[in-house]
Amino acid sequence: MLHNIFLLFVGLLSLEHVSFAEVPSSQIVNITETREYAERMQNFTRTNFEHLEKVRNRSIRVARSCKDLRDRYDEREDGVYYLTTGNGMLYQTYCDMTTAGGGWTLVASVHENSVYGRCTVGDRWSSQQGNNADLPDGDGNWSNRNTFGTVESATADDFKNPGYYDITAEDMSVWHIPNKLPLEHWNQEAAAILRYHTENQFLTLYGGNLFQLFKQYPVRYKVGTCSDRGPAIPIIYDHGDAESTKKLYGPNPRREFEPGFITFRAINWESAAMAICSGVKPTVGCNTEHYCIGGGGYFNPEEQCGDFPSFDYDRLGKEQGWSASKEMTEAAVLLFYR
Ligand SMILES: *[C@@H]1O[C@H](CO)[C@@H](O)[C@H](O)[C@H]1NC(C)=O
Ligand SMILES: *[C@@H]1O[C@H](CO)[C@@H](O)[C@H](O)[C@H]1NC(C)=O
Ligand SMILES: *[C@@H]1O[C@H](CO)[C@@H](O)[C@H](O)[C@H]1NC(C)=O
Ligand SMILES: *[C@@H]1O[C@H](CO)[C@@H](O)[C@H](O)[C@H]1NC(C)=O
Ligand SMILES: [Ca+2]
Ligand SMILES: [Ca+2]
Ligand SMILES: [Ca+2]
Repeated sequence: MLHNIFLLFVGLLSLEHVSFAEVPSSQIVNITETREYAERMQNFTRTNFEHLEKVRNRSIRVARSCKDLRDRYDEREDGVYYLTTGNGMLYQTYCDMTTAGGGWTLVASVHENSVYGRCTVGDRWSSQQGNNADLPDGDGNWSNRNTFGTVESATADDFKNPGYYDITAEDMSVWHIPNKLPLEHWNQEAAAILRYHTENQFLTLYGGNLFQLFKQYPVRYKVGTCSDRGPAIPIIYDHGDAESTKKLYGPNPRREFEPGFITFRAINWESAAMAICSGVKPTVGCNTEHYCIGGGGYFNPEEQCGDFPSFDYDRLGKEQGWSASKEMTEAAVLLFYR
């Protein structure tokens, strides 16, 4: 953004130089106006120390979750905060302090860097080690304490912070927002593709977080059959609705799910496991590889292995057949707890 504005500025300056050279003196650059413009630009790019001090001051707060920050310190602003794990490890993540009362901690993002890469680099939520039946758990990152990524790059690559396993929560919120969208724009609802949250405190039944839930429902090749799905939880929409959710996936999968849910640990016809079916509950058929994300380490056929397994089955984003929409495929899935 800054870069673009800078380019525009440089562009404008050079345009004015052109006019300076080629037009009569009556249209010569107005020095007063140019100076003002330069000052505005300087103001725009100058470090805002007051703001920096405000966000840096947040580090004195002691909290294990964004909900703690809301409840103990009455923090109400969306943005980056500091959290501390039970063992005393300090980390930073994003807090959504506005949706449905706020207090939501960003714990992970699932990002597909290349839908053509089949369990290759960047497929941390399935496997980076190739499609391999001897690695049924793949990278195992749904149920380990490994962390990766940073909060500011959560829409540009995978992200997992200690909150994923350290926070004991009741509910989840999920945001699908376009890849590469900068953090300062995440909370603009118009930028979202889909947003929803649960409110029946389902996590209390599964150990309080996804780390525990996926221990009960391992994301593992051949762990069971299609009917051994994990829980499907009803959702409240914060952006979008049942109809718009359907359209994010291909016309064929639409006949096999019901919108209005988030489902955990789906298994397809070929015994591949997937972690999350976002916004939907599989009802008939077992072709979940076209609309559920994350996975174990093996899919058959191999073309389906990856963080967004077979979202591109009928060519990327053509909204035909089994393929998910382009906007869905090119959006990161942000997972929050409260
Ligand atoms: C230059 O722009 C300023 C502000 O718009 C205006 O007040 C001034 O009269 C202009 N000067 C000339 C020489 O056009
Ligand atoms: C730039 O910032 C200064 C200090 O905040 C302010 O006085 C001035 O009006 C600003 N200039 C412009 C062109 O916005
Ligand atoms: C940051 O904290 C210091 C020390 O408590 C305080 O004096 C200062 O006003 C705070 N700054 C902002 C911008 O809140
Ligand atoms: C999980 O993700 C990390 C980070 O990308 C990766 O290096 C690792 O292989 C994955 N698997 C395990 C078991 O940690
Ligand atoms: Ca991939
Ligand atoms: Ca990824
Ligand atoms: Ca299939």
